[in-house]
Formats: sequence, structure tokens, C-alpha cells
Amino acid sequence: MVGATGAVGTVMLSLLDERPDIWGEIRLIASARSAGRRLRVRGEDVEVLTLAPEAFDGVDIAMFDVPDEISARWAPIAAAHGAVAVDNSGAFRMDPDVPLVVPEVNADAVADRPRGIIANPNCTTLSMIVALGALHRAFGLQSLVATSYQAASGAGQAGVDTLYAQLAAVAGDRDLGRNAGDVRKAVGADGLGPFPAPLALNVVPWAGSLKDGGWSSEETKIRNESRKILGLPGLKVSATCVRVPVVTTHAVAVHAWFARPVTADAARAVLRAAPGVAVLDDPAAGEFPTPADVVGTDPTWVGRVRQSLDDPHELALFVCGDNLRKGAALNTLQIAELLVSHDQVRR
Ligand code: 11C
Repeated sequence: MVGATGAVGTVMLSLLDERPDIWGEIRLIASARSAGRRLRVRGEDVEVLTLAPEAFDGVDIAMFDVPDEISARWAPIAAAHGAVAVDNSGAFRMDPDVPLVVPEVNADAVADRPRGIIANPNCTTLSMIVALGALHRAFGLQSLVATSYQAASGAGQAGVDTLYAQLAAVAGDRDLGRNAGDVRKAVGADGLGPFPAPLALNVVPWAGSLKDGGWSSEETKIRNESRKILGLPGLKVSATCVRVPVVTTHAVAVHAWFARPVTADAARAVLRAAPGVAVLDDPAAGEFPTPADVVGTDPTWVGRVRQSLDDPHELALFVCGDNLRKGAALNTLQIAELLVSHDQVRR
């Protein structure tokens, strides 16, 4: 496990404790700064090793939860040592020789991996794709409009630290949020952290980096990754990504158009039967998923399922998924488990 000490790595360690122990030796790897630390995994203290080529000697599966540039350099090294690299960065997702896998949607894709690398999607794509995959199989997805409500932890520990610091800076001042710029002044110019505007008492229509045409990288990732995972290269996708003052769990408001007409009841029946999906949809009883209620759980939660009033082929729904679990560590681990169950651990 490369990146054992990061935010996603920490979730991975707890998942390894919770899920069936099918593993032999687990080797924890991180940067030289963290090497020598001891972390608890499966009830044992394990020393963190420095990232180096020999750390991959004898390794069957190498899971990477590190920044793009570290994965870009080291995943091929792990693969050259005979490991299958399962990478959670953005470095290889759109490489045609690297499958982009969500086990509930396209498990078979793991088998075709000429570079010895399998990519894990972006957490925002993962928040909705398990539900969309099930609906696509049943009704034939044709186009998608998605608006995300993304948690601060998507921007890493710095995002979480910034949100808590900003909340502390604004807490208790009941005059804030009434005049333009007052929240920005309260959090201070040095208090924005990785966000381009204050997140406390606010929403920020930006995540990632600037791409052509004014799109953000998060928005283009949703489009490109959804197309690749669903095997729909021409899928029409339009996304708007928004950061909200939530610690962990991304939510997405989805409008999807299908080849066949879809009632809300038919969609709910498909979703209830879909692996990895939980339906919570009774607005009369105040029941729908919210990030604060589902954080720390595994499924993709779906609620507010509605058939469009204007188009019987269009469905509206609201999905929530823990961006550190299914959005990152869990999907990576599920891919690794899939390799084991398919007896495909070596290149
Ligand atoms: C966010 N989704 O919420 C991002 C973080 O491509 O793996 C993950 C970025 C990625 O900011």
C-alpha cells in the first residue's frame, strides 16, 4: 500500500481491518518523511517503508493512494516488478491501455491491462457511477447533467483543516453572511487554504484546475470517466462541480436521459436490486440521503428519484457517496479483491 499515511491511506487501513482478510503480507509504503512510523493494520503494528524500487520485490498487488506525479513515476515501477498496480490518482485514468474500473459496473475490464496498471476513478465520478451503471443496464443511458456538492476532504487534509478553521473563525458571529465580503474578511486572506473562496457559510462553484472552455478538471473528469467506465464514448455529459461546507461525502444531483421511458418506481426497483446501492427515498417521511447521515458507510445512497414532468425518458435523482471510502479507498480495495478472486494477481 503506497501512501499509507495519507487521508485515503488511513481509511484503507480501517477497511483492511473490517473486510475479509484474504491477504498475506501487507507492506506499508510512504515518503521518506513518514518512513519508520508504525501503523496498526489487522491488529499488528507494521513499520512504514520508504518508497523505493526494492519495496515492490515479491509484491503481487500494489495499491497507490498518492498524488498524480508520484503515481505516474512509481506505478510503472511496481508493474515492472511484476505487481498489478491499482492506482487512485488521475495519472492513468484516460490511458487507453489502462482499464478504469468500478467492480459493480465493469468488473470484466480488470483482465485487459497491458501496462499492468488498473485505474480507480475520481471520487466525484464514483459517487454516482454505481447507481448510473445499474440504471444504464436497465434503461440505456443517453445523456447526463450532473451538479456536485463536494466535501472539503476531496481537497485532502488541507481542505478539512481549512474548513474547521473557517468554521471556528465564523462561529457565533450572527452578523456574518449579511454583507458582501464579510465572511471572506472573517476567515482572512491566509485562511482560504486550497479553496478559491471561503467555504464556511458559503458554496464555491469550483473544484480542481482550469481546463479549456472554462470547465474545471473535476467537470471534465466526470464526463471522460463516466464515458470510459460505462463504455459509452459518445455519452453527452454536462457537469457543474461545487464545493460545499461538508467534511466528507460528496453528493450529486443527477438528471439522466434514457433510451426507454423510466418511471420513478421502475428506477427505484432497479436501484434496490443493484449491488452497492442503497435507496432511501420517502420525502413524505423526510427520508433522503444527506452527507452528514451517510458518511462512513460503503454504499452509493440514492433518494429523490423523480420522473421528469416534461419528458418520460428523463429521471432526476440525488446521490451521496463517501468520497474517502467508495470514492477512493474502498473501490481501490474492491479492485484488488477482484484480482484475487479472479486469480489474476501477477501480470
Ligand atoms: C475533489 N474529487 O473532491 C476531488 C479529489 O482526481 O482523484 C480527487 C481528485 C482525483 O476535490
